[in-house]
Amino acid sequence: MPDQLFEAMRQSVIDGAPDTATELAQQALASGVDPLEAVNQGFAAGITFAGEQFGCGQIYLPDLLASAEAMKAAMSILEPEMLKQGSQREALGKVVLGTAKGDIHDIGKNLVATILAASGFQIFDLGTSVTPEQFVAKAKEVDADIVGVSALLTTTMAGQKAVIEALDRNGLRPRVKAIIGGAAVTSKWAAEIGADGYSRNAIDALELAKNLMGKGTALA
Ligand code: B12
Repeated sequence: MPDQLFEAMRQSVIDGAPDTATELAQQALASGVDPLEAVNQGFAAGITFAGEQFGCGQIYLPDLLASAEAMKAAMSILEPEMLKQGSQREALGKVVLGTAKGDIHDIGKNLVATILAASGFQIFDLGTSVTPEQFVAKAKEVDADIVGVSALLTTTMAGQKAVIEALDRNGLRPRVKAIIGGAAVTSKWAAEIGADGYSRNAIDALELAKNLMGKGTALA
């Protein structure tokens, strides 16, 4: 049964059908499916497929936009459920998150925010197209432990480097850790710009953030 449900979720995003995506998300919660699994195995699989289709010219930007809308509709049902779990957990640390300047992609960044918040991190989400100065100002204001910068475009990855340089210039590192992610980001790029960590998905982002706070499950 969950397999069929996950397949329907994936298809609802590919079809760009927000109403169906909403109904399937509600159905998942009503039947006790873990919301994180619904995202990972269902809806996110759909947006990844749509992205591949877009990348090879099989679908056009309006189709991709419709898929993104369906994904967002599902997330608006699932997110509150995931966040409920976070309010009952021990405080793990403060994380300032945002997408690099010039970049409006936020689905992955929002997923990272939700999963970290659901696990007990306090999240300060600056949204999309965030300048290095805005990251620095927020990190100072809230006394952040971690700053996370998402970038989905090869052209906006330079913004991740600019944020790290701004954190250094303002004397915030090494106390404040800088982590990066996004489809185009690689471990090589993370090493090149001196990031304290990088992850390919939200689950690994959680493990990474916990490790940086000295609260991970990985053996030292
Ligand atoms: C959905 C989407 C859109 C939506 C965005 C909606 C939104 N609100 O986010 C819309 C339709 C608006 C869009 C617009 C554009 N897009 Co677009 N888009 C995508 C797509 C299909 C999926 C991205 C996504 O949401 N993935 C699902 C999430 C769950 O995955 P994720 O983002 O990778 O995030 C995970 C990890 O990377 C990681 N992570 C992410 N951030 C962070 C941060 C930290 C700190 C950490 C630790 C981890 C982490 O964890 C996340 C969760 O698991 C990708 C293709 C792809 N395969 O990535 C193209 C893609 C990124 N887009 C692309 C392009 C070209 C564009 C446009 C320029 C198109 C245009 N001609 O206008 C514009 C960009 C405008 C701008 N200035 O930003 C290209 C980029 C090419 C490149 N290498 O530069 C891609 C790769 C498509 C392609 N194959 O060509 N896009």
